[in-house]
Amino acid sequence: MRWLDKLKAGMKKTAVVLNLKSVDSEDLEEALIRTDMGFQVTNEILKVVQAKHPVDDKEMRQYLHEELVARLEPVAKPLEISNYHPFVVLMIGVNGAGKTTTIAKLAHFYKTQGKSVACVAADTFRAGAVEQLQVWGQKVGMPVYAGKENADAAGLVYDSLKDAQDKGIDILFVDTAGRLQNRTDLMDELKKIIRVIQKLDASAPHATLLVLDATVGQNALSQVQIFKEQCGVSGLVLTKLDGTAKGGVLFALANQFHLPIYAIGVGEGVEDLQPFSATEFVDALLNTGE
Ligand SMILES: Nc1nc2c(ncn2[C@@H]2O[C@H](COP(=O)(O)OP(=O)(O)OP(=O)(O)O)[C@@H](O)[C@H]2O)c(=O)[nH]1
Ligand SMILES: [Mg+2]
Repeated sequence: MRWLDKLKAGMKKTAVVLNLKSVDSEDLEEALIRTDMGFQVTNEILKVVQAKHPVDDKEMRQYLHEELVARLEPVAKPLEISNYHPFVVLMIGVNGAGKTTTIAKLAHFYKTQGKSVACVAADTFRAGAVEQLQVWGQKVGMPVYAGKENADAAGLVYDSLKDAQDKGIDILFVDTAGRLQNRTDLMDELKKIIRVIQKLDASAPHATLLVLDATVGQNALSQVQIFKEQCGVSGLVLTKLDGTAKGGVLFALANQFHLPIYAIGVGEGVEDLQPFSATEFVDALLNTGE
């Protein structure tokens, strides 16, 4: 299946919600709220669409499309890999958000661009986490730095980064354990990881990617807020946009945080990640476009 078809198929649940048949603003309001955009964003969008006085359904969809794209365009930025060796990408997020899978997808993507990649299995908490990453590593051809079970994650990151520096690797991904945003002890561990990275390279991590499961809807907002405060976030990856009716949360995120959305995930395979495009996303959402 082509990427856009996959996104469309995945976004059907949200698109069904937005399957508008009339210019009735109450219908539109309800439909937008059900995608989990939140009240504030919904009302702002409604105001803009209404101010243009659409005469029929077609016009309303057109104005809606324009407004939705305008809201996402400023955050649709690809992850720029600049010339550090390695460029360190720290992956963070709550449990099960899709960090490890996203690393495999990103590694696959950058390998096809001729970059050398490696990854640190700094999730030393969850049984099976290291092995999961090793399986991905074999699949995409990415060396994986791993320590002993329950080893100190920060220590492993330090040793791995040093080795990656010596080898001149282009991109080093650091896969961290999932942690809920209210666990201050685990947040402290994350800060420690960042500190040891900075001992070796004061400019690193060069990207801190917060991975968000789009199916959680509005809860994503508090995840961004706290991870941002605690360890800084340079951009977002939204996963599981296949099979959620809550795709509207991207608009709430864009509105509140203005953080780049680097990529979105629409499946479990290595090809199921694409740079985020505002137009494609809105096309999928409204089931329009080619
Ligand atoms: N459908 C779908 N599933 C996804 C996507 N991304 C990840 N998953 C699945 O979500 C589950 C959790 O993914 P992981 O990559 O292990 O998540 P994680 O954040 O590393 O999890 P922890 O390490 O336990 O915190 C796996 O079953 C993945 O296959 C996506 O874009 N779409
Ligand atoms: Mg993981």
